[in-house]
Amino acid sequence: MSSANRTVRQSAMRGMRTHIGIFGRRNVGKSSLINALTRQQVAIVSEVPGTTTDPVTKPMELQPLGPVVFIDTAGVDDTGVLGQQRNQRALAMLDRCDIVMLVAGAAGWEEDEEALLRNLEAREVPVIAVFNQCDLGNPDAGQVEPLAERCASVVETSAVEGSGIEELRETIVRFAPGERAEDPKMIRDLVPPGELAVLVIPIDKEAPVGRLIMPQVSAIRDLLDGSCQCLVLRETELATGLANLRTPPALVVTDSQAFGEVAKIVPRDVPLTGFSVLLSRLRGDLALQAAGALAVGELSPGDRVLVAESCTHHPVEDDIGRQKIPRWLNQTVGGELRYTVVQGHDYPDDLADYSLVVHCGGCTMNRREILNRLDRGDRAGVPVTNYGLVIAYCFGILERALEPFGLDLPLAAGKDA
Ligand SMILES: Nc1nc2c(ncn2[C@@H]2O[C@H](COP(=O)(O)OP(=O)(O)OP(=O)(O)O)[C@@H](O)[C@H]2O)c(=O)[nH]1
Ligand SMILES: [Mg+2]
Repeated sequence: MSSANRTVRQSAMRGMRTHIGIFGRRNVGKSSLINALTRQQVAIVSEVPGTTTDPVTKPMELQPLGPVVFIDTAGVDDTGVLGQQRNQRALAMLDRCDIVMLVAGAAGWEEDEEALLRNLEAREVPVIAVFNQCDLGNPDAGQVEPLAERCASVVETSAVEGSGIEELRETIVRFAPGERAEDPKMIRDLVPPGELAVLVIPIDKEAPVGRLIMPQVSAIRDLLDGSCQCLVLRETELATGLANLRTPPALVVTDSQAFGEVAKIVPRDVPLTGFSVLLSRLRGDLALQAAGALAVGELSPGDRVLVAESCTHHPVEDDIGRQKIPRWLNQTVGGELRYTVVQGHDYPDDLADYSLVVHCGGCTMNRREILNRLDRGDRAGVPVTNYGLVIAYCFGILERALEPFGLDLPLAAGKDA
């Protein structure tokens, strides 16, 4: 592997991959197309309708796009109790997709395809309409022309004969939104080249054994890309570490759980923020989620709070989402709130019962899925925030943690000190 390839691979955590979904009815050749595009037997193909049941994901490099994940799904016209569960699983995958191939088979474009397209249009996801099984007959021009207006592109393929596959691959590359191409900055725009950032990383029970987590690694890498210096230490070494410096750092970033302690150690004139705040800016919507944290000031005991965690770690003692945040929120609100915790890709469709959604930083999710979740809250009129921002609010340092970003928020209206 070349060193350039290795670099791409190393930086290709799942959240940074472009997610390419394939949807359509049963037996239209979705799995055959995924196999043809990846040139591998990723998914089982058969003439039995309903062959693909659970979604199948295949990470790979799609040059020049870079790291992608192909997502093969069950047919959306599956029937019966199990069939409907499969449909739901397939449709839940839409939340993650940056671009979608919507496949029609020899039967042409009918009601199911139309319903899927309307769903995707509402999401503003680029759609490639694919007429597969073209060896059995070409689609009607009357169907293709209006779709060419509504979709990013229309491609005719035969997965069996291999025709149109190269065109489909090129079309994906052309229309996939370029999150990577935009070169998102996690931290380096906050630290001038040559200057120092201090990263505070507690090694507690929640820290995985022997490694750092994605936001920590990404911040280090981003600082290196920005020609910045970086000092990484635990909160227990922070006071000595700062005292040993000849000039103060340009920025201190802490794990949000240590916000309270760290804010006391870092002089007030040194900018301080949290990894979750950086993640909110990188993957979510910092202004929206900061406003969501301020909404804690409106909560009353008894209100319902949804805590959503993207990774499926086994809860540890004094777990952040299950114990610490509820404890700090209850203290701030002055009474017991009612909590529901969801994990992984489970996320309720209807948020109307909640007064607040507190999401984790979302380091295992892609930006599209996080933004979909934020939108769902916004549409239901429910404030949405994240772990770090809500912790900063509870410790009275939200305003300080947001200072480096120059947001225009009515901070003085909150309880923030
Ligand atoms: N003639 C022809 N047959 C195809 C083509 N693509 C797929 N098939 C056949 O259609 C049948 C279904 O293909 P799959 O790839 O399993 O279809 P699918 O959409 O994944 O089906 P489900 O997983 O059941 O939803 C198989 O017998 C394939 O060999 C094509 O382009 N032309
Ligand atoms: Mg299949």
